Amino acid sequence: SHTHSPHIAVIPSAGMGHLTPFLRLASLLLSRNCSVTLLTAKSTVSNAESRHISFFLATHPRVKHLEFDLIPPLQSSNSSAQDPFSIQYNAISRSAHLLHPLLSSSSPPLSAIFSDLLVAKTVACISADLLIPYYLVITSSARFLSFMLYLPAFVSNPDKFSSNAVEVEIPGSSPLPISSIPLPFLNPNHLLAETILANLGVVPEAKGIMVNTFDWFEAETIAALNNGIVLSNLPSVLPIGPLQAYEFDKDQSQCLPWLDDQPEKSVVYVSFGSRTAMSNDQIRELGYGLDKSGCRFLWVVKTSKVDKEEKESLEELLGESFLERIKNRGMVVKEWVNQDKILAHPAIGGFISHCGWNSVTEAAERGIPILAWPLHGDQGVNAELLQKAGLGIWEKTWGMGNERLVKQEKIGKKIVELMDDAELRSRASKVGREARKATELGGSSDKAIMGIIENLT
Ligand code: BUP
Repeated sequence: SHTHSPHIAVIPSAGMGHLTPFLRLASLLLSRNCSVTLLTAKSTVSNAESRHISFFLATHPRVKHLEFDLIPPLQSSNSSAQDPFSIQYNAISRSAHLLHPLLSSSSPPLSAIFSDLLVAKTVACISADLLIPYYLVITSSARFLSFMLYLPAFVSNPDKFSSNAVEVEIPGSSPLPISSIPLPFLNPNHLLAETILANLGVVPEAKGIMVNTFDWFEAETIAALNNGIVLSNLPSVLPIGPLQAYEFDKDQSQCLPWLDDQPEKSVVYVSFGSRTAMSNDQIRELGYGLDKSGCRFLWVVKTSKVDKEEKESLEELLGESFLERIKNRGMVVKEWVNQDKILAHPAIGGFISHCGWNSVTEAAERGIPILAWPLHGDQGVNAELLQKAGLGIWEKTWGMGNERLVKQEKIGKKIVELMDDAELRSRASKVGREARKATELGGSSDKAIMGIIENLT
C-alpha cells in the first residue's frame, strides 16, 4: 500500500551559517521522498545567501520556494546592535507572523514545520493553529544548545556576572569558562541575546529538536539534554549530523586544481567563515605567521563582515612582495570557495578555523585537525568541545573578546604544532570515522532522521 509522503516546510534564519544546514537538510529530505517548501526572507544580508538559494532551487527543482517580506528593522542606538546579521535575525523573528498565510494555504497541506530557533516563537503558534508538529533545527553544537537553554536562568541572576567568576555551571554539563561565553549574553540588551531569549520559551512545545551534530562527538551533552537534567520538559534532542553537502558545482576557482599539485596532507587551509573579519593588522600578522611556519597553505581572506562591502585587494592588504614571496607555497584568495570540497581534498592536512559550527562539522566529517581560533558567538564553546573530542588544539588567549594582536612568531609555531602532531592527526581521523559511521545507512544520525520522517507518514 502507499503511505503518503510528508510535506515539510523548512524555515531558516539569516546568514550562511544558518542557511547552509537548512539547505543540506532540505536536500536530505528530498532524497528520502519528502516534499519540501523552503521559506526565506525577501532580502538577504549577504550576496552569498542569495546566490546559494538560487543555485539550490535550480538544482532541486522539486522544492517549492516562498518568500516573505520583512517588517522594517528596529532602529537602535545601541552600538552592539549594528551587526547587520543580528539586525536581520531580529527582523526575521519579528516578521514571522507573515508566514501564517503562506503556510496555511500550502498545497498539499503541510505535515510539519522544521524551523530555526530564531523564528520558533511564531512558528510554534502557527503550527498549533494548523494542528501540525514543529521541529526545531539547531545550527550550532549540542553544548551551545545547553548553554542557550540555561540562558534565562543565567541572565536573571546577575551574580553570575561577577567579574571574578571564571566559569558558569550548566546543569548536566561540564562548567563553561566565562571566556567562552559570547559577549552579547553578558549584555542581555543586545539584539542577538534578546532575539534568542524571546524564542526560547516555546522550545518545550517542539515535537523534537534536531541538532547538526553526532552522538559520538557530543555524547555526554546529548545524554544530559535527553535525561531532563538541563531542562525537565525538554523534547527529544536528535543528533542528525554532520549534514552532508549537496552538489555545488559552479566552482570555477583555482583552489582545487592548485591542491591537486600539492603533496598529501601538506596544506593548511585557513578560513574564518562567512561573517568574521579580523583587523587588517591581524590579517597581515597571520600572513607572516603562515610564511614563517614553512607550511603550504590555502588562505581565504575576508576584510568585512558582509561580502557586499569587500573593498581592498590582496595587493593593497598584504603587499606585492609578500604575495610574490609565498607564491610557490601558498594560495591566497578573496572569494567564495567550495570549502566542503577543499576539506575533502587529500592535500589538506590541517584547518585554521574560527569554529563556526558548520566548519567544525565539515572538518569532523573529513577527520581534519583544527587549530581553533574562535572570535565571537558560539565559536568559543565549539572550540572547547572540539578540543576535548580530539579534533584539534586551541590557544585560549587568542580571540574571543581579546583584542590583543597575536604575533606572527606565535602563529607560525602553532601552525607547525598543528601540522606535525601525528597523535592529533590520528585522533582527528578517529573523529572522521565516527562521523561517517553516524550518517551511514543505519548509523545514529540516519536513524534519527528516518525516525522523524516515519513519525510524519
Ligand atoms: Br567564507 C566560506 N566557502 O568561502 P560556519 C564559507 N563556506 O563554502 P559562519 C564556503 O559557509 P555562523 C567560503 O563551508 C560553511 O558551510 C562553509 O558556516 C561555507 O561559519 C559555511 O562555519 C560557513 O558555521 O556562520 O559563516 O561564521 O556565524 O552562523 O557560524
